[in-house]
Amino acid sequence: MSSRKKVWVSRPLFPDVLARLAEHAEVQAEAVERRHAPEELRAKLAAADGAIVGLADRIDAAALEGNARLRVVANLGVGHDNLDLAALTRAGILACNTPDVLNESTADYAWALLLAAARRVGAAERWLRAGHWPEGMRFDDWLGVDLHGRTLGVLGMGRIGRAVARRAAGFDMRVLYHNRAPLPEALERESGGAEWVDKATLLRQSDHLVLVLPYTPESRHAIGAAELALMKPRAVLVNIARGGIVDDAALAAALREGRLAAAGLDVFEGEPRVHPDLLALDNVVLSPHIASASADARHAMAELAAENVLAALGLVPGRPPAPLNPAVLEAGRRARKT
Ligand code: 8YV
Repeated sequence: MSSRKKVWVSRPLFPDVLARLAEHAEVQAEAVERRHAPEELRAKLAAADGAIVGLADRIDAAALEGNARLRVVANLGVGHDNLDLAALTRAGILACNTPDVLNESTADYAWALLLAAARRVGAAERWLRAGHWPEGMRFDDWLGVDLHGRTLGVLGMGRIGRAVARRAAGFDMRVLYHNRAPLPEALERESGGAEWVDKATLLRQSDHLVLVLPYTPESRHAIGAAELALMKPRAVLVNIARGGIVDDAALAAALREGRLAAAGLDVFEGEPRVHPDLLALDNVVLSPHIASASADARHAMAELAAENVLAALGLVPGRPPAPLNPAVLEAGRRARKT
C-alpha cells in the first residue's frame, strides 16, 4: 500500500495545479463536474487525508461521520457557508478558503453586472439577436439609468466590497456603505471616500446598490420586500455575494412592478435553480455564479487551495496560507509537543 498522502479533488481542476499536488501526494481528482450524493461524499472524504472541495459540497457533521483520516478541507472559494466550521473543528480538521486572490476580478464583475443592468445590455442584445432592429428603433427606446455622478451603495464592506468601492472614483460617484461597524478612516479614504451609514439610509440614498456580504443565518433575506420598498424606483441592485441574501421572489415582484429599475444577479437562492419569476423578466441580468471566473483569478484560487492542502499535510514547509479555523493548527502543535 502506498504511504503517500491522498488528496481528493471534488471538481475538475487546472492540470498544472493537479500536477503540483501530484508531486507530493496521491491525487484522486474528479474528471467530470457533478454533484456528489451525501453517501458518496462521506466515502470520498473518509478515504482521503486532504480534500479540495467546491461550494456545492456541503461538509458538515454527517459528511464527516466516522472519518478518522481527513486532516484538511480546502474550499475553492472565499465564501465558506458550505463548510460547517464547528463540525470540522470538533473533528480536528483544518478548513481553508481562498481569500484575496479573487478580490479584484470579482469587483470587476460587480461593475460588469451593474453596467449591464443599468444600461440594459442583456435585453438589448436579445432584441438585436431576435432580428428586431430593422423593424425600427425609436430615439427614446432602450433608455437606461446613468452611473456617473450618482451614489453607489455597498452592503458588506469587506475586501471585495472595498475593491468595488475603489472603482467608483472612475465614475465620479459618491460611495456609501453599511457594515456592522464603520471602517477605519484610512480604509474609507482608500475605498472611494466611502461614508458609513445605517442600513435604512443606505437603501434610501443609493442609486445603485451592490451586495458583497457573507451568507450567514443573519444575512438571509437581508434584502426582502421591506428593504426593497426603501430603495429608489430608479435604483439598480447587484448581488455578487450569495443567493439567499436576497428574497428572489420579492425582488422579482419589485422589478415587475417598476419599483426598482433593474438588477444584476450572479447568485441565487437554491442555485443552480433560478426563480422562474426572475427568468421571466427583461430588466434583470442573470449569470451563473461566475463573478470570480477570470482565468487568472480562478487559477490563483486553485493554486491557493492546493497550497493550503499541501502545507496542512506537512508536504511543503510553512503554515497553510488561508486557515479558517486556526485553532486546529494550534491544537495539532500542542499535540505534537506532548
Ligand atoms: C466561487 C465564490 O468559489 O469565492 C466565493 O465565495 O462564490 C466564488 O468565487 C466560484 O464561483 C466557484 O464555485
